[in-house]
Amino acid sequence: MLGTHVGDALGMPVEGYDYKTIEANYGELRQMLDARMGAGTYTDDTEMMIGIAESIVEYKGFNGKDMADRFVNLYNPERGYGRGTVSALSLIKNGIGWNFAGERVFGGGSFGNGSSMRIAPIGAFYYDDPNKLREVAYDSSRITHAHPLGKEGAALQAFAVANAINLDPSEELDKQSFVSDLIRFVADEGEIYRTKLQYIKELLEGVPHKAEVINKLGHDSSAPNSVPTAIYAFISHSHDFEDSVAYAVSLGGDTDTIGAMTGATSGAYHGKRGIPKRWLDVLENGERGRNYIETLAEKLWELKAL
Ligand code: F2R
Ligand code: MG
Ligand code: MG
Repeated sequence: MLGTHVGDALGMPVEGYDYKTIEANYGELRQMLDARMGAGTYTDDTEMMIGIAESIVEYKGFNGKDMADRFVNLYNPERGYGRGTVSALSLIKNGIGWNFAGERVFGGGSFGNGSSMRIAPIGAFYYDDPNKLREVAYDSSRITHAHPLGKEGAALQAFAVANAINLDPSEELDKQSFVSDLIRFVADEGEIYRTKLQYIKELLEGVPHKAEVINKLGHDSSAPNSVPTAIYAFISHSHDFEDSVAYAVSLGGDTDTIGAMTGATSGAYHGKRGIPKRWLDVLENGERGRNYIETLAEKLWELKAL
């Protein structure tokens, strides 16, 4: 969960930039720049993740109405939300049920990455039960992202986090096998994810140029064009949290979100000790800032151990 915050905050100032502009201005971005609400501040990615974690801790599992209400109550437009999510939250605020609002967005549901970017607590809480993880990932996605590709992106990202938790970072990661597990997990209707995961297997055989990675995997705010990209950023730089997140952001496009999803998986793999202190030190730390997120993560883990 801290990994989500770190990746989100590192990518936030350059969200929407192309990779050449980032390279020309910053080289590889490895420091938290001052933008929007300040250096180290998070965006919608982390704000919604907090809603998920709070709800699971409160109800010791999934409660759709409570989670949706928390999204509505936490919503701060200054954090920068996607338009589909804003519509769904507005419908919920106006009385539409938590499991109906998401279907009304984009006439059949959004496949944006908004339900994947916030999913880390579900990957962590259900890390030992892939069937339950998929069920809750789909249900949590439905609140705002009811399209099958939106739900599948959320489940895939949660499963990547779960698998990373299950691995020992002191042993070398079997990269191909990590991807094969993800390919087997993807549901029948998620063909695009299987295709992209297969591309990841091929990309891992060499040292591809960023342009090729972006061309094959994408870097925009749709789930199919960002969840696999974040998975690749983690696996190709699995030896080091900082390298994985810096690489994710260096690809440009939806940098806060690809950074957040890479940070979630890489953080699940390396743990807090893998996150550079200079990044943790600069994270916002107010009412629902860094310390609060860490406490929420501990509560989630304690609940799991009961
Ligand atoms: N919104 C932003 N960033 C811009 C904020 C800038 C800020 N104000 C500033 O000051 O700099 N980032 C956040 O939005 C992304 C997550 O989006 P989400 O929540 O998934 O939204 P949405 O609108 O549902 O989906 C995103 C786009 O995907 C396409 N799309 C989705 N479903 C579609 C469908 N069924 N048909 C056609 N297109 C579909 C659309 O283009 C959506 O706009 C994250 O980057 C987060 O950080
Ligand atoms: Mg964002
Ligand atoms: Mg984004």
